[in-house]
Amino acid sequence: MKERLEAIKKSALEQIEQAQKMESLNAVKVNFLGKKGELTKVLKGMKDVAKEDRPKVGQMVNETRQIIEKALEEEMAVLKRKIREEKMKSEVIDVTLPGKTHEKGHRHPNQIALDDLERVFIGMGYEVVEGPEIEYDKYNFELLNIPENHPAKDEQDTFYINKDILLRTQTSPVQARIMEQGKLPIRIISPGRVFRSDEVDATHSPSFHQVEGLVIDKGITMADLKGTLQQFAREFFGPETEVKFRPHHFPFTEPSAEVDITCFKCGGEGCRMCGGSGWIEILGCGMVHPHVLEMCGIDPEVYSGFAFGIGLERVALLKYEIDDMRLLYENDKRFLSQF
Ligand code: 2NL
Repeated sequence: MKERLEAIKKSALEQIEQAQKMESLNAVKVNFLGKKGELTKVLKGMKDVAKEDRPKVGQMVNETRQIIEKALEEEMAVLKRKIREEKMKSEVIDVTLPGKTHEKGHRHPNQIALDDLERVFIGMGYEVVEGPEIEYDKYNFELLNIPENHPAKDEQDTFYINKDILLRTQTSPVQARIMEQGKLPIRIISPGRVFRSDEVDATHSPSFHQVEGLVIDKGITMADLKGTLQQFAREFFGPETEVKFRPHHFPFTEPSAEVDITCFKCGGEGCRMCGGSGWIEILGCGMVHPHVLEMCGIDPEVYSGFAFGIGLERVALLKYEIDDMRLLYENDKRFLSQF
């Protein structure tokens, strides 16, 4: 029996010494000290030991157990320390390494143009107002004097949700809502996304952005409109810029005009940018139609006003000399970060 216990002890201590991992030590613990382990087997074999020798054998088993337990504990402590040291070594922080930088985003050319544009009009005392992209026919067309059978209302041109609800084709409905609220005078610009059923090409997209402006007060005349847009053109495109008003037609304004500016590239000489004419068309405008004022609850005998609509992409493309609108929507950072 003594030899058997010696053999068990030797084997256990050897295995403990050789163990490189916590799992191996745990296995030794189970195999020698566990319920079905070697020492338990010895105790179970007690019945074959002479009665007078049993206390002696019992004591020897206990001693062996204690020796193995102690060796296990010590080795586990050593191993734990080793694991910890390795972890510390692998987690050393080199404080001299350069920090991780976060890549900064970049304002989209549309946003840069819009910020510039808003700055000019806010400087003239305008407020910026936004509204819903999904609108009622009433605000998008009816109140703006666009009658039932007008071509702009064609299903080929406008995205309809149903007969009465659609994706706005301009931001004028925002302004119609402001007029309807009845707080006067009004001096606002309304930027935002608009929708038309257009095929994508270098100058068209089914979704683009517009900035409309509206001024309503007593005694507003065409002279106010011209002065305002002249000032805008100079601040936005450069102090030498001249404007030209060409008669035009919009259902919601009377009289109406399209506005050209002198080409900021050639100064009016004629170049590729302006197609040789020296002029570039930038917006549409006019005096708010008295019938529009009336429908929105404003007395056209007392109040008058002007309105204008600017295509944001159009001025962004012009200002940054981009020749294809599709570049604005591809979100290629190499392109966007040039502006
Ligand atoms: C264009 C033309 C324009 C307006 C928009 C407007 C709004 C109200 C009343 C009257 Cl609430 N008019 N907006 C007026 C004239 C022209 O836009 O070519 N835009 C790109």
